[in-house]
Amino acid sequence: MSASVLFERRGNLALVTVNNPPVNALGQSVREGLLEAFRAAEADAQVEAVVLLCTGSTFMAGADIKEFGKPPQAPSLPEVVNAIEACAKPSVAVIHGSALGGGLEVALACHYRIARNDARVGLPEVKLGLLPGAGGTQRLPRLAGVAKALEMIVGGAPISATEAQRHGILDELFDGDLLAAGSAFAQRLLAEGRGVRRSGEQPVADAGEAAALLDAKRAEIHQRMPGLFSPLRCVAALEAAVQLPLAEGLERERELFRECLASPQRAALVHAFFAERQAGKVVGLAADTPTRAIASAAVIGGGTMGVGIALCFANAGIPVKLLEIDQTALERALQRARDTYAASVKRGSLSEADMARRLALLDGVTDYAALAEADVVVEAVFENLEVKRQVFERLDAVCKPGAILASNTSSLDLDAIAAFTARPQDVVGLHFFSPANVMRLLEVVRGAQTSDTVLATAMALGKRLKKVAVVVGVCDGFVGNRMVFQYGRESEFLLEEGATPEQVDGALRAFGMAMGPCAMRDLSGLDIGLAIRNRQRQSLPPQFPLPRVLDKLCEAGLLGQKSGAGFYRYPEGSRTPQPNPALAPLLEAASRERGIARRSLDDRYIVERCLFALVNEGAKILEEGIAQRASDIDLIYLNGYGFPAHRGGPMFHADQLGLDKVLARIREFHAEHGAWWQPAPLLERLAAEGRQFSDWEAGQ
Ligand code: 3H9
Repeated sequence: MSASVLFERRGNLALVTVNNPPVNALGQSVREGLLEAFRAAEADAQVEAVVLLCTGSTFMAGADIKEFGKPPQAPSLPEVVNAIEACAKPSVAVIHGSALGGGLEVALACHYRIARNDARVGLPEVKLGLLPGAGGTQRLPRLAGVAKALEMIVGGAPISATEAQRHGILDELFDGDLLAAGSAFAQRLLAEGRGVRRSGEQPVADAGEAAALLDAKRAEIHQRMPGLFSPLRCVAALEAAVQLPLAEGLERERELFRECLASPQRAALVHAFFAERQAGKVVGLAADTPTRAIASAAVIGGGTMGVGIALCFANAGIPVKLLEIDQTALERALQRARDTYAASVKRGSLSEADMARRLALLDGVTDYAALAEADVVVEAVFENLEVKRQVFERLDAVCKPGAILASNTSSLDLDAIAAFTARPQDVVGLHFFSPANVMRLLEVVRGAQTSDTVLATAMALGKRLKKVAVVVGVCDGFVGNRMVFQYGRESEFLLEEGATPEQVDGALRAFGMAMGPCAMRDLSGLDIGLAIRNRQRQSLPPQFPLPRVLDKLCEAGLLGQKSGAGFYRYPEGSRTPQPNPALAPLLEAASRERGIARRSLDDRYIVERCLFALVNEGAKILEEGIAQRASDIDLIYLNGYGFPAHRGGPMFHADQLGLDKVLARIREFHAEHGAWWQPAPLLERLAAEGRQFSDWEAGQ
């Protein structure tokens, strides 16, 4: 029998235990082991029922994602699942932790399912660009109805054991020992004469309403997830469950699953899944590096960013002091915090009780002495080195030894900030993205002297705050903003060359970006960065010109949403962009000033100019070691900049296109537009060697 699946007969029960750390994924050896174990149970005359359970922290978390894209190895999961359901002796799945994807499909094939109270079950395949391919789309609607199955399979979010029981997915919940609960349940089944009960043989309960439900879901997908490959196929598979007998429905599911498996979106989403796990592995940091306990926090500065950061701590159950310079500013900051929570309560995403609990963790202060005992302090004050100096000198004076002193700076030199203290080893960057309580990305900036312990603690803290924490090195703008500067600049050049904001935004949205760069500029304010642009204009050599279009708009008082108009108009406080008729003469003037004859540009050209600017800068960032690996850059773009997950991130996208092709276009842009487009040496090297960004690790 396979080493990953243990079979034991105890009295009249067969105990089948899956043991494949860390998450009992259904790799080849587990599939084979399950098949053999159920055969053995069937063949053993003394076995009257089968109890299936898992070791470790969780039930099976699904198919082994690492096997996707490789040649299939028998037995397939559908084969295993069908054999489990066909078994002539009743079986019970005993679920703890998470039963996800193929894991839940195995459980659905068992004749009964019980779960520990704190378990979760779900079919998250859609998040990997797939659909449940081992009977999930056929068996779940038979147990829970089409409405619930659509929600779980197209949405992909797991549900609690209690909810699953309410919808007929689970039979019973228990607390305590898995084996004891499973054995007792099986004995009860036998005593009560309840035998085999196959999910696949049950009718779909709400089949009569299915057509309307399926149509409504298709309409919702067209509206909310245009361009995604797998959600519509999930619906098609559920339609098959309603219209076809089980065997044919399973066949149809298989076909649709294979289509998804072969799609580039699946590859991109799986890349994103592993990128997130990989980011936690920090180069040069041992996995067992000790971390410091974080029981309390403080945030300096009660602006939008500071308040958002303070809410992150409160949301994670960590008491946090919020420091402002005086009582008036403090009251304004605390009101902002209360308003943010109140809006969540109004939306229904937070209960009154949770709001009260979180607000109780937030303590407004105006005196630095109140920060003396904080385990971590995050500074979120004005982006000016002199202001930072004053803050860090005071922190150095009042904070206890061992406190982590973090800066939320988005552009200043972290090493210079660390040098304002006598403990640079305790200084780290925690670069949150606005709104900090919503955005998942956290750039963890490793300064030249940041200690391993402080870095490991910052990464662990990121996880606790439910952030995607990515380590970056010190440079202007770190990874995300340094790259987005290139992207923004190209989008503005395109406006000066002949494109309209509608065209630039439309082309990038059609590619999948959550928002176009012009609408994004309007949201953040066109005057943001004005001073930086003026500084850059003076310091950059003449071969690196900057676009003028933003300045033209600012001069005309078009500052974006806050002034009612920018690239677009926002009449009467509306947030929906509408065409701005005042824009055309300003764009024409900007083109004239740069001596450019406006021309028509196609969407593909627009997308390539903006995206390849990201890729070229990303390659420089990689070679400089500012990012540890290409997938970290992708993660930053997926979680902080609205890059579409089904494209995998800018570096993965470039790998998919082929670096030789990307380089060829960059060379053309270089010839056409000059120095900004100088190809990155790493890109040239990898393209010449036929390699990809994903092959490249720092130091190679
Ligand atoms: C599927 O089932 C298709 C079928 O319908 C049809 C087939 C025909 N495979 O997340 P963590 C690794 S599609 C391989 O940090 P947590 C992960 O990479 C699948 N490896 O832990 C990491 O490795 P490392 C549908 C996997 O406690 C380690 O396990 N299922 C898999 O924060 C720990 O992971 C899903 O989409 C896997 N399936 O969260 C569920 N899962 O240590 C995906 C994890 O080397 N998994 N690993 O970096 C999860 O959502 C979370 O891992 C889970 C645990 C909630 C289970």
